[in-house]
Amino acid sequence: MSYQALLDAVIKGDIKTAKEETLKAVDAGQNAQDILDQGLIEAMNVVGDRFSKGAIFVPQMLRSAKTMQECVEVLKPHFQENAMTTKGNIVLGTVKGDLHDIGKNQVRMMLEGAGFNIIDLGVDVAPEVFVNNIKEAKADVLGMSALLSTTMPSMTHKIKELADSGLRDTVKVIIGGAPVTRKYAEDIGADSYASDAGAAVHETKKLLNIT
Ligand code: B1M
Repeated sequence: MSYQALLDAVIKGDIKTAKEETLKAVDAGQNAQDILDQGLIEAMNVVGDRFSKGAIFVPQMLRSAKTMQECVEVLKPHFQENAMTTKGNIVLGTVKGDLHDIGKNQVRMMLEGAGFNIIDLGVDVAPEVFVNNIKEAKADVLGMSALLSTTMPSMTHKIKELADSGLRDTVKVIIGGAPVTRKYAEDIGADSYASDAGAAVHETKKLLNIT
């Protein structure tokens, strides 16, 4: 079955049509995981790429992410319990002392759209809270956001805290936020950096060797 109409609706952010197309696919006997992977996630991959290239802007990206989330709600009852496969667990948060979360929330939505399970710790997250959640969730990736040049250095402390807790080899670290650069990420020993939410998906997949 072609999911083109569903893809188009998610890309356009047309919630009504996207939900109808999702239901149509379910009624046609399509597997919920296939609808998720080949319809919804595929559409969000297109959206992420367009956003990264500057072909679409924040409102369109958020609208598509919301459309995807609404369709996931339609699909949920059609998954066997806990059968929705995740591409990986990601602990995400804005670092201590920093209350900016608009960009971090975009990153969360795009990663969710790409099929990752996100443990979003919110803003002003202390190093030990990150570490405890990484342990509890057996996280594959830690994502940190910082918008202030004064809070950026706290990312270094978190990476050190991970090393002290023996977790550095078990979790990949990706960082972002307006003042953060790839050079800074390299300097503090993070595994990756992303300049926007679309790039965050791309970089996270690279970290986990997901094609
Ligand atoms: Co603040 N603020 N702010 N602010 N604020 C900035 C960041 C600032 C640049 C404004 C300025 O002076 N021109 C400046 C920082 C200067 C600096 O340190 N370099 C600043 C300041 C100084 C402050 C206060 C100190 C102001 C004061 O009280 N004197 C204060 C600090 C509060 C605190 O955090 N402790 C403060 C407060 C606030 C508000 C609460 C009013 C509000 C935040 C509301 C909220 O987030 N819920 C706010 C806002 C809105 C901004 C601006 C205007 C917009 C930020 C934003 O949301 N951008 C900002 C100025 C600006 O950027 N033009 C500013 C849109 C968002 C989509 O982009 O967050 O960069 P961004 O996210 C991008 C990428 O960076 C990337 O993806 C997103 C795009 O897809 N990305 C990641 C982000 N996180 C990522 C993580 C990743 C990967 C990519 O991997 C995990």
